[in-house]
Amino acid sequence: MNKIGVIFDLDGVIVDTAKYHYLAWKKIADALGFEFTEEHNELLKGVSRVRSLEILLDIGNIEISEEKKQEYLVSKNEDYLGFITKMEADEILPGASELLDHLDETGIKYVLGSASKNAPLILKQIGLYDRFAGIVDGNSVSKAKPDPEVFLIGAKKLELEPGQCVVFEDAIAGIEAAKNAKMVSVGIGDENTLKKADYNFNNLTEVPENFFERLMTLN
Ligand code: B16
Ligand code: MG
Repeated sequence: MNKIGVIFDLDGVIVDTAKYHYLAWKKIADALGFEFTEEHNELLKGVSRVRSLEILLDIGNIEISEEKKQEYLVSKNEDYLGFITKMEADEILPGASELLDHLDETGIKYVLGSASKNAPLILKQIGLYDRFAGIVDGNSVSKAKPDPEVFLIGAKKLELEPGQCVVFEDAIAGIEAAKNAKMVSVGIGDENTLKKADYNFNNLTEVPENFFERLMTLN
């Protein structure tokens, strides 16, 4: 692997938007009259908006019409937008800016591979949009993680073979997607939860200086 590229997930790797997703979904759960805890919210990480609503309704054991589902999807996103349009660069997670600087210095290209349809807006809010060589988000894919589609499109944007790509992910579905794409996977967060990843770090500050250089020397 003498040439590599990097694919970053967004929520949980570059920023923590899970807390805003939680508040917006909780409002719907409150309206429907059931408890939605932060523990439940873990199940929605890395999962598409539509799938998140299905999981939420399962938690509440609630059945609603297709029409009502559409209404909830719209209102949830409106509430979520209320939070993310206030985001600024100070919400970039520790180590992310430094890691991107290091990749720029070493000439390693990187793209985004996120399930979020709001990914471009979030990257603009935090001032990182122009840094990425390409953006693959929830608008560009037809199949959600753990399907490898999002990362395979990312590899095309990097003009690299899947085996030359390194994926940074915080969700189990994302690590599985990277594995399904036959890419190197790096789990960011709880090592036990992400034990299927090839490498694990609690956060991006823990990624060693020579991490990419060492990967490049492997065959
Ligand atoms: P949106 P990621 C994911 O982002 C979130 O982890 C997940 O909780 C959310 O449901 C999904 O984006 C869709 O987000 O409603 O903005 O389209 O981790 O893939 O960057
Ligand atoms: Mg994520």
